[in-house]
Amino acid sequence: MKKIAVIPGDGIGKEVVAEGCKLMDALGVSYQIFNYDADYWLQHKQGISDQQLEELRTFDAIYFGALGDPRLPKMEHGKDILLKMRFDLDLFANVRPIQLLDVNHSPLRPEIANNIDIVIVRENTEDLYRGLGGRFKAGQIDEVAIDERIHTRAGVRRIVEYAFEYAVKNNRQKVTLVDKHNAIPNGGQLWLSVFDEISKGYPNIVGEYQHVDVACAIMVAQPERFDVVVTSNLFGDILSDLGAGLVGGLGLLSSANVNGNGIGLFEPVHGSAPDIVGMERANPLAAFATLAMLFKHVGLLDECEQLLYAIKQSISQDITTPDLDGKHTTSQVGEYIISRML
Ligand code: GGG
Repeated sequence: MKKIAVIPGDGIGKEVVAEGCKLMDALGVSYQIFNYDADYWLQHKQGISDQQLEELRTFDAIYFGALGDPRLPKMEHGKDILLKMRFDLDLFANVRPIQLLDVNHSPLRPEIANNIDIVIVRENTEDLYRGLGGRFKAGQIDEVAIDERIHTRAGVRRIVEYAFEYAVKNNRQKVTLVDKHNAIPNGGQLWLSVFDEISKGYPNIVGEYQHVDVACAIMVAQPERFDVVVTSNLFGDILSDLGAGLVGGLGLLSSANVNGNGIGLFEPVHGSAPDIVGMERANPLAAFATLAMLFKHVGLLDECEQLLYAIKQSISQDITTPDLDGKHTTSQVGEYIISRML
């Protein structure tokens, strides 16, 4: 039996993960809940300790909701909980599928929207998110703030290799590197040289490059030009939210933080949405799609397929929350999904 940890987090993270947990209960899938969230951080002034991380390491998968709380406006706990897991468990690949489920929920014309089927492979442990830099003379007129963009050859190599291997295993035809080497040449040349070298080892996969600004325009106007996209941490974060906007919003997008080597952390792409907490408006479909990714990771392949099918049905039957113009509550959507699975 695979071991699953659940960390609901803050805000609507708790609400949507609760629906996923009801499904696991109904399927007889066992799990253990850990309440590492804003309340925990405010009480202990720390997030996940090294010892607690060792405990999490014994699990096969972590089902995570979202972090973000108005009492911690600088996301002080983000570094100690979510980033700590991503960094210290070395979950270097953040895989974010962007697939159109229903053309009616895209702002694009149907003939364009119908072609959206992109997987973003975002580097997850380096770049601007590493927290290197500093703020000097804070608040003074001559304040200086520096955030360093760090890339290592080993870090770039493993994520590019991951993207090509992902393409092979998932029958994808093309891997596009998205970066900005004309304006940010140091890291840009590193990414480009590693990408060129690795793509030579995959003669059956097309390897392409796009600057990130151009990539945004292409994603909106000609999304069929993208298949697998490999990119750095910040660009991957931005591109996946753009992709979410094209397929119906953040309430639909799932993600996996993995390293191809054991434990994975699975979370909806969306945040904690404090403005709708407690209103039963949160869309649980991203959390269900996330659970489907987790099921695949732990070998529950039938459950994964059934769940993805149930999500499509919920959308086609308009059993949806207000973000998709639906009239149903979070738990009503959850009940529908569970009813389709039993
Ligand atoms: N599930 C992704 C997540 O929680 N990311 C953290 C984040 O971006 N939080 C901002 C927010 O909740 O508004």
